Amino acid sequence: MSLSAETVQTTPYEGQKPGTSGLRKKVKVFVQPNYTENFVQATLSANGAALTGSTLVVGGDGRYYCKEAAELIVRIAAANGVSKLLVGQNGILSTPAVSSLIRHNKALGGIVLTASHNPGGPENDFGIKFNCENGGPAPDAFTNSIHKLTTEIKEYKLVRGLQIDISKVGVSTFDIAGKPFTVNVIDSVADYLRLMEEIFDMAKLKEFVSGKVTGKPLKMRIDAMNGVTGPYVNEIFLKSLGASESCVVHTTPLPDFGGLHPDPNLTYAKDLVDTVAQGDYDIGAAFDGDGDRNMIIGQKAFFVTPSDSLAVIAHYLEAIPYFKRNGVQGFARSMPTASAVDLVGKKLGKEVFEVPTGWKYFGNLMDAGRLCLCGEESFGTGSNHIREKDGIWAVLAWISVMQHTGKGIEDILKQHWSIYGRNYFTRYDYEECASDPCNEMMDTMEKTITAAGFVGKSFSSGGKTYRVKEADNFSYTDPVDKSVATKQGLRIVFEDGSRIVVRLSGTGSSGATVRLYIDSYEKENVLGQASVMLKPLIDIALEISQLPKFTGRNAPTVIT
Ligand code: VG1
Ligand code: CO
Repeated sequence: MSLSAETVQTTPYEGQKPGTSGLRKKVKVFVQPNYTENFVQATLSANGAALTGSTLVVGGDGRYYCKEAAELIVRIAAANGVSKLLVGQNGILSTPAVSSLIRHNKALGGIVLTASHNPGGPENDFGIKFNCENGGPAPDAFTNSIHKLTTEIKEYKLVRGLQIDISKVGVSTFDIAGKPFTVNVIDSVADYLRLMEEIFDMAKLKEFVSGKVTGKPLKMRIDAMNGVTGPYVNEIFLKSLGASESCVVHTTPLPDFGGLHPDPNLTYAKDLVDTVAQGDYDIGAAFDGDGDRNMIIGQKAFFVTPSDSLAVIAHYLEAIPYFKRNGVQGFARSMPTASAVDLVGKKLGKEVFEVPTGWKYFGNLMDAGRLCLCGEESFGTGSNHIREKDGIWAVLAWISVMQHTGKGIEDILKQHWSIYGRNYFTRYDYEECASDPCNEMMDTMEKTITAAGFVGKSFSSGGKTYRVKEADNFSYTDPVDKSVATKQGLRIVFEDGSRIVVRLSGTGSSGATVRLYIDSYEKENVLGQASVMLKPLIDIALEISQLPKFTGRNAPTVIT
């Protein structure tokens, strides 16, 4: 049967501007008539002529509205001349899995249906992001073009009669006005599993997990937080590594994440932290909704900051077969991330890059062969095996390091600090503040820190004194394509290397979230308590930013 495309008249919606990682809004916003249709059409159109005859990947984290959106995308893509779609079964694909599928299938790109670490369900958030043919999040120029198209949109195309059951794996081919259109519903995990088997020595890790060599099975607690990683965790940790059922929890992807807030940090992964704190586990890990973030904790819930996690993995890359095979290029971190990895890069004689917040800024460096490992303080760690951060990869990397060193997580960290010194780090989030006063705060602070005389000024608190060496609103010129990203966060760098960074989140769906990052380096005094060590600098940051005055908040909502 031949189906035909129809053109549907529409009018623009305001505010369809992708943020740090895609468009994120409340479900209630996405379900308005033509809202999702407009954005999907603009996203497809932004690809220009390359769209005709292309292959695209479609999948998401299983949150509320994912399945409906996936089916809608099938109908819109069919009408726009796409020739093949790879769709995850039931619409389920983790963000790293989408990145891998795009690369393996030489697809034009992929549409990821997720609001990542934001809560899900009918009252909460949905999101759509586009990844380009290198498998990475669309760069600024591309998302700007999507946004522009959403402001001008007059119509979208749709094959209304196209019915597809995405609950069953299999290939269906349709005739759309004389041209073939194929929908391939794929197993959500298979391609990703194959990739992990190429990167890690799974047989060796399995022996380590079973305790065959050490005489002691590795006790893991892996918490999928009812996000997309559940099926991946079951396949990789239970089947491939042979861990026992009791090692994994919350492995069913649920539309509302079972009421959990799928953000792997000390506040929202409380269940994991409390359980591991009792002392029965060697490693605890959690992921976010779409599986690109990870949190690693050791015995008794010893917390590994993401900045340290990146540095430790960089130090032990020889524990991972992939890097032995492919070599070690440079390292990178986002600007607010503590600079622990810089010290490893320096020791190894590797380039280290500092990019703005958001994984999209790493892609060009990877494509140019200059970057193999990177991370963000926001629980993102990854390598050039794909173009996204990768939660499960990070846990397998940590298990590889444990196997390689024969040490527990706390000992690995303490040894690392004894070699390199320690970057104490904390991030304060003030979520859902009123937008106007936050913008005013940022403007005022920018004026303060860029005014003549600010550099060289000293600030004292709690017996410590810091002298300003440099202060600016961070801007970045991509070393590869020379594109420039400005206003990426206010930054005060002190003479001893300590830093205060303040920026507004680009992933929230309502109001403004202020992020305050504090990074302080100590060469010798490495065993202190982070909250105590950082108190003086936090007080100085609150004073300079006047954050309590502008936001009306006396305490952050989340501390990591
Ligand atoms: C946050 C993090 C950033 C991360 C982004 C997407 O952005 O700070 O490091 O890349 O989320 O992560 P923002 O603008 O809210 O600070 V994910 O896992 O939500 O796609
Ligand atoms: Co995420």
